[in-house]
Amino acid sequence: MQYIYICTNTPPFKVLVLETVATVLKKNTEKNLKLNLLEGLTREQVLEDYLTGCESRQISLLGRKEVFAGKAKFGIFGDGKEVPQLAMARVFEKGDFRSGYYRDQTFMMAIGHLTSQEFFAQLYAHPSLKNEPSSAGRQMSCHFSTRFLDENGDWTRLTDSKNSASDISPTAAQMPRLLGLAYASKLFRNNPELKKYDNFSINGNEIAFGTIGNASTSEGVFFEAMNAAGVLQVPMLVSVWDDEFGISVPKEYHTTKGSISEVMKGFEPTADEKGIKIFIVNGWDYPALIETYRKAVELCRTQHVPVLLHVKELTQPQGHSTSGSHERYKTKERLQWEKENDCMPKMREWMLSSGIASENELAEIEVKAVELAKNARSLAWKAFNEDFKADFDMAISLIDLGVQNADYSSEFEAIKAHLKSEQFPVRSDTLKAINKSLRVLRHSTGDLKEQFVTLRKTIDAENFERYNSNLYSRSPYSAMKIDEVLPVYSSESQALDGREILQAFFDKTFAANPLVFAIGEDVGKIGDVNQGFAGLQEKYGEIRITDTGIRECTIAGQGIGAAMRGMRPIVEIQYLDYLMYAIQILTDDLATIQYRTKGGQKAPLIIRTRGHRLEGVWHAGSPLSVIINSMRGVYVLTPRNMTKAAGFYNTLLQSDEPGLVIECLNGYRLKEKLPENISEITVPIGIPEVIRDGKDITIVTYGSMTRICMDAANLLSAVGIDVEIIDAQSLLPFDIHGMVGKSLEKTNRIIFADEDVPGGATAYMMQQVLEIQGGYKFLDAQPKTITAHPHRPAYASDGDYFSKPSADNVFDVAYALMSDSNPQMFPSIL
Ligand SMILES: Cc1ncc(C[n+]2csc(CCOP(=O)(O)OP(=O)(O)O)c2C)c(N)n1
Ligand SMILES: [Mg+2]
Repeated sequence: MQYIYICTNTPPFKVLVLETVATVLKKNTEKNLKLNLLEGLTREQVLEDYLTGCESRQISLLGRKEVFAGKAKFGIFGDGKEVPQLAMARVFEKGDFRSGYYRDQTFMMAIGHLTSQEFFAQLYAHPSLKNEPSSAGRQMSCHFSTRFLDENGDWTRLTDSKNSASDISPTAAQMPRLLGLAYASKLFRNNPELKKYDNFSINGNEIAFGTIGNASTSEGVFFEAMNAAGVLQVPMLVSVWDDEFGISVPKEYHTTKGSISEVMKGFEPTADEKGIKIFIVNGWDYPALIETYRKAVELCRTQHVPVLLHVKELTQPQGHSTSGSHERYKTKERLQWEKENDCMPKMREWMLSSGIASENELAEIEVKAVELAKNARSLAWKAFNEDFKADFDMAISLIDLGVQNADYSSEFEAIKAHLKSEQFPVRSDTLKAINKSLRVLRHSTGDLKEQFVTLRKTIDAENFERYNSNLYSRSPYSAMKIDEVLPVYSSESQALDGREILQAFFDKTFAANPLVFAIGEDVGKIGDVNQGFAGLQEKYGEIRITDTGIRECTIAGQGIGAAMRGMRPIVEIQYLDYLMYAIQILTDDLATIQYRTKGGQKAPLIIRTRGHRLEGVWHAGSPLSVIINSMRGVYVLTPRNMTKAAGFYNTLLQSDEPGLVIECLNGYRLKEKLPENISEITVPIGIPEVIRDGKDITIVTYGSMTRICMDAANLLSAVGIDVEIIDAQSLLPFDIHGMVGKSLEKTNRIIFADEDVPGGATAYMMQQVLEIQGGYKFLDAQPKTITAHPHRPAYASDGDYFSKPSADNVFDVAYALMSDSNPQMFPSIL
């Protein structure tokens, strides 16, 4: 069929068809109907979208080949989901945020934050921010992010850029932070004091766009986040890319009635009740998608109504990932259906049938897309290899020198042959060859060995920077750089309950910094279950100190997302035992943010909780080994009283880093003197405090155990044993200046005591002191640990005594140590 195109930039486009007049008229009417839906979108923009979609498809196809060729390790791509992402990108504005998953390459390309070359650089794991700005090669393929921070660690103007939070792999784990990204808009809109922060928000107009696969909506946290969004009424727009599968498992196994929009119907708003607006649209229908996103965004942006956009009938042209082939689990009929309903050919069909472009024009675009993709692949591969060529060449030239040395010639020949035999050598191949060479030269004292040593050291330092840096902030605002400000007391300083010390501190904090807000169960009206926030909601308003539902994971996520937008959240987990509900998101998301973006994003979130001793199985927990081993990247602080807690909160607030502060559950009614400078005190991170000088044994402990150890010290002193007690205060990091090691040098005996399980955080402290600080050199006796029993603590006073370590236990272990070395003076008691 022959078409003549007379196109203007504004629809409806005029199209003349060389057919009968009647056909022309009929077709034009149909076209106009369709094109009217795209008002405001030019033909060029539609063609641009098509090119982006085609290029995206091509890089997916090539990406899979790269993995099978052995040039990359694993690939997961966005083919089959291109068209809805083009439509979503059309409504995504500067200042908006995405929190999505690994299918979104087309969207990232369409908003101008991913080039095909960057896509390949990530596929190859190119450890360079310049080439791979999402993660500097640290993340698997298709884990995207934009840079929120400049090189100094300062916020960029987030309202001037299109923003994407850094993706993580656990399914649905983008949901908790998505809630927080949306919640920040609510705060910015409703708190007049925040209007001045126009680098973070313009009147809360920003939408947080979520994307999630259909199968991932089965995760509990999806429903937790959706429910919270419905309650909070925040501008959160969640698109579900529904391809009816989660790897090999079809929808019947995932979703009741096989449809997430069916399941969510009860969330829909009614005439009297607010809720979540639901839209349903087919993922191959470009004009319908454009229209649906426009409607959804209008509602979400202006009225802050959360939206679920169920995008159906999507496909996976290449299956789930490079790890398998979908022919193994999809029926022939399904595979055929996927071919027929692939969104890119469908978009093409629509462009032809509505006369937007000719066959020739589309063919030209498609050829161009192939060229762009291939070119990007070559450039990315070249850059990836060039980056380590210097190390490789240097190693080869030193190995060649080895070959020339008759003593080692054959060994070096073999090393060289092996290195040269690698089809696609990577950095570690060079390093392995250097290490082999060093082993060959172990007895040598000559120049060559020295050159290898120098090369190895240089490469090690560079690779540390590439692969191991940025676990914590390296900016001038790092929490490690905040100096100590000691409390000042006068003769008039009042003795108050611990909770009142916190109240006084938080009161001053809320007054001083409008970016600070607190959320959590019971923190609002009653000012938390132990009254640290008492009276503050009344004073500062519900928008600052806010009650939440019982949903620890999304409380944490709400804080993470808001902190990523410049706010300073304090999120409360009512009891330490219930941190377990949030630990997944804290370990997978919060703890990795700096690292996985190589300093491109941050979430300076404070998690406030209370733990250690109280009563029973779920109100007396102290599972510090779980926490410290899962939260590297977050500071873990265990103040022994509320003045110390206030000091830690202040340190964190002055920094740009996240921290968990565990207050002592049994400390709220103990008396402490109120410092005159309560709002200024800071406690330095990673610095223990010697709370009792002694010469016989060093006891290292933290939290509520400090008082028990002090009680034990009195019992021990009565029998002539003089223990030194050190409050670690900060477990992550632990004793950065080796203060405990110095104490051990004096006492030569050491006990690590806490309420965790045997081999828990005490083992961690022991490793830090004996191995890292070299404390083993000073030991005259076996190092000991005192812990709780391996089971959870039984209820009531006796339950506590027989489950957790007591002053008697500490006495027994310390006495036995002294008895070992001087049985005359300390005869065995038991
Ligand atoms: C918590 C968790 N469980 C399992 C996985 C392994 N996994 C990765 S993707 C995936 C399927 C996700 O399917 P869906 O949400 O429908 O997204 P799609 O890949 O189909 O777009 C699974 C089970 C994971 N990444 N995280
Ligand atoms: Mg799926």
